[in-house]
Amino acid sequence: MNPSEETTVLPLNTGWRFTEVRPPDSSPNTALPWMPATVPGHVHDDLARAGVIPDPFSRMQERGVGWVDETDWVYENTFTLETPPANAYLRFEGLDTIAEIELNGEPLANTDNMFVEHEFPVGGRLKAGENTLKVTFRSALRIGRERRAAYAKTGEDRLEDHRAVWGPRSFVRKAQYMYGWDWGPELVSCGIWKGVSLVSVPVARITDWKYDTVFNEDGSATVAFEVSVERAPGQEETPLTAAVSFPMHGIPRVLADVPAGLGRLAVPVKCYVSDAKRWVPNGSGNPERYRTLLELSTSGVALDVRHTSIGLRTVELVREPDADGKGECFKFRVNGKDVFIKGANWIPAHSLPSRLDSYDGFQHLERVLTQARDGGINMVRVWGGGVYESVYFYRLCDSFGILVWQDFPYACAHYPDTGEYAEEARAEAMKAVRRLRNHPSLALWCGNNENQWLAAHWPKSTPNARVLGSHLYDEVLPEVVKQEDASTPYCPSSPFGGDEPNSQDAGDRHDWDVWHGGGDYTKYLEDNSRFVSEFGFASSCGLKAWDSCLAPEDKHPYSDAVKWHNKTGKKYEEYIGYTAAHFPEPRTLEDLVYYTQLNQAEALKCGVEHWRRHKGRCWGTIFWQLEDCWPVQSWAVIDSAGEPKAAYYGMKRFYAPVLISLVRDGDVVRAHLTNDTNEPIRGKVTVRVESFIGERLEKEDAIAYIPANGTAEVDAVNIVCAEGREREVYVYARFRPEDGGPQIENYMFLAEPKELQMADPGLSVDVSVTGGGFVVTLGAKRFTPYIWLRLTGDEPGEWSDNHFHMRAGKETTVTLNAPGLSVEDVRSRLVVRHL
Ligand code: BMA
Repeated sequence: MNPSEETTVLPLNTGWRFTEVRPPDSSPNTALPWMPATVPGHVHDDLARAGVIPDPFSRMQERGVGWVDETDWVYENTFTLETPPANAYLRFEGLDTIAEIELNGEPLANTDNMFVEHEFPVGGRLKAGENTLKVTFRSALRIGRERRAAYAKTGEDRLEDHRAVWGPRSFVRKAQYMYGWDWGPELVSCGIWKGVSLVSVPVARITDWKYDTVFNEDGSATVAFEVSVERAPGQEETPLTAAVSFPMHGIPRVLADVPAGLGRLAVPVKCYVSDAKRWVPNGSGNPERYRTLLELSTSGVALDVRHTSIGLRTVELVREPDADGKGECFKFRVNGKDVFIKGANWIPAHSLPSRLDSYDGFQHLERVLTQARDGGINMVRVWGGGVYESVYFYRLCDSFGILVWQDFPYACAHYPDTGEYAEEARAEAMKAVRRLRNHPSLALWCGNNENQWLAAHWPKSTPNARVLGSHLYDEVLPEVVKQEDASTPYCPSSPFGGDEPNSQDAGDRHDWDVWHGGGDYTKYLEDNSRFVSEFGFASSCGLKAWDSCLAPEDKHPYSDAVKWHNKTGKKYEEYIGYTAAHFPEPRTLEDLVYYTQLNQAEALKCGVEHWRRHKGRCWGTIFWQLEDCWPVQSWAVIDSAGEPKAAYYGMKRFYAPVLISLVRDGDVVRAHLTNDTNEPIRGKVTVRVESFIGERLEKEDAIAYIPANGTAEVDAVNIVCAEGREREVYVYARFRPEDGGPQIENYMFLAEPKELQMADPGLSVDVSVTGGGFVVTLGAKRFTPYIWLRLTGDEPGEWSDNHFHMRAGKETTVTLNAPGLSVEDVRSRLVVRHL
């Protein structure tokens, strides 16, 4: 191989420095020097490292760093080239956001969109020796305000200024959550948030590719690839060959000639896979993938190579009218099978998204998505206030079988949608769709988050008949999806369906009657949605996350700093009141963590079990939200320190493939079995009323049979026996499958947890060592509710289960993974709490 003909990528991420752009009349006494910068990075991190600002997450420091967002910042780097390449491109994988780029003192380009990669031809502009690259970021807040003012003058779409729904953020293509959200800080920030490199293309390169799968009757599949090739100027006639192979699968390599010419050259390459193994969602088997190699060569010399993998599957969004014509279903069908979606909403996993473009960032993503998979999640919704995530995110979803519902990044606002705004939206969507379309996990493109719903219910700020943004959601975005990724479904918004965007009868729904609407979580039982793509209940982050942002004097449930890290939009007293309706009022920070998290766990359990009982009418729940972007009290089930909250362990139970759930109906408690597996289940169901000290008041047994992918009521118990004793009893349900599989249990109290009259549980605790970690063995003499296991100190440890109940006379074991700790450490640091 002749190396000079190969496409090469020279990373330019090191050696950057930065400083502010000083307004002309500012004092020289406070001018900042040039300081070292990190790429990928954001200015807040660079300033904190340099000691100019404190950690903005700490205490209430967020408030003090607002000036950073009103300032322009300049980044600079020099790099040395021995021989400048003739055909080369400067590639910025991500610039956040409004940037002016100069190369060797001459303007190169301006950028205005954080979500996409930018590439600029620089052949002829590079020098042998030192080259200087400069990027100046203009304040996105200020420019957004200026654009809004200019837009308002155009008349037609005049809206009153409103920070939340028609503010500067609507005018800059930048992650909307960075402007502050009801779970995130306001750090608008700027920076070179992804990698920078110099790409040299002497002959030709692969720019992108796609594939379509057709399954044949004999179990094989025909996979039609289209590889896009771009030739360097002067290479129009050079003979080029594109090839596709599956190196791990012994499938013959297929070659195709690349047509002559310039521009984007599409090369069809058709492959045949005998005995095609399907990619399936988590919970339905193994998400099979085929390692795939794309090669571009000339006369046997490789010019460009892509290592990737594909998955063979079909995915549909089924929206059919009901037989009575009154409603319309909303369900995902994967490989021809209707899948009940057990999902979570995904927000960017850090307030400064460049943090995720680092080794630590990838590790964090992997940890959280592994937790999601292990918790039974089969879909994440990448919510429209965030970003199109990194390739690593989607690869993890591919390999874990986690379907991805991808919102286009527009959220909770009106958006200008004509002229340049529409052109930018189209160009952005084109790049985004091309980047993500090949991931087997990708199941849906969605126009935005809540914008149609907002327009329908915010008449004050929408005097116009037209939904500002609708041109994007109804025309621009679906056109791009149709052209670039026709096999992936599209829907215009979430929620969307019927005459009312947030209808219970058609389409998906965001149930915020609970929490935002002021309702307690038991209101979920009245919700008859077809698909619930948002609902949730907020709680405190864990103690480790609190340690990362509080001073010792802040560690109280009512301190200003603790309240600051609650953006939920509820009055603090109201938020605490939601918990206090069911659990005791928190008096310490530990109480706040314990009670609010238990309350959240009960809330999600209540909703999900209800909707899973109604499987067939309802086809999915995507709770709000999986994780956090900073230490905060929020709807997340995993906090910013990566610690699972009580609701995470609850999720492992309420998202299990087979669920037994209880619902009260007057004097009767009914048990339902929901089966999401591909096989029928049969076994024995027991429902009992028991007292905390272990007396059996009532018992009903039944034999249950539930077909594959079905649900039904299977048993019921009368609770009149508990009259007057509601505070000292509970209802217990168990399913023992006939095939000897693990038994499944559930519990219901007949009084609020705070009212329960507990006897001393007589709990015994023993810690021992196993191969990979520790085993904690618990024995309960009497019923013990809500057992919380934790370790004091920095290392939280990973628990196989937590926040569970134990029945009288039972023993249970929990495994703990806590690398670096001895059994003595674990014994001395273990704290066991129960209600
Ligand atoms: C919905 C989401 C988010 C928000 C969440 C919690 O409105 O789309 O905008 O963070 O609820 O309020």
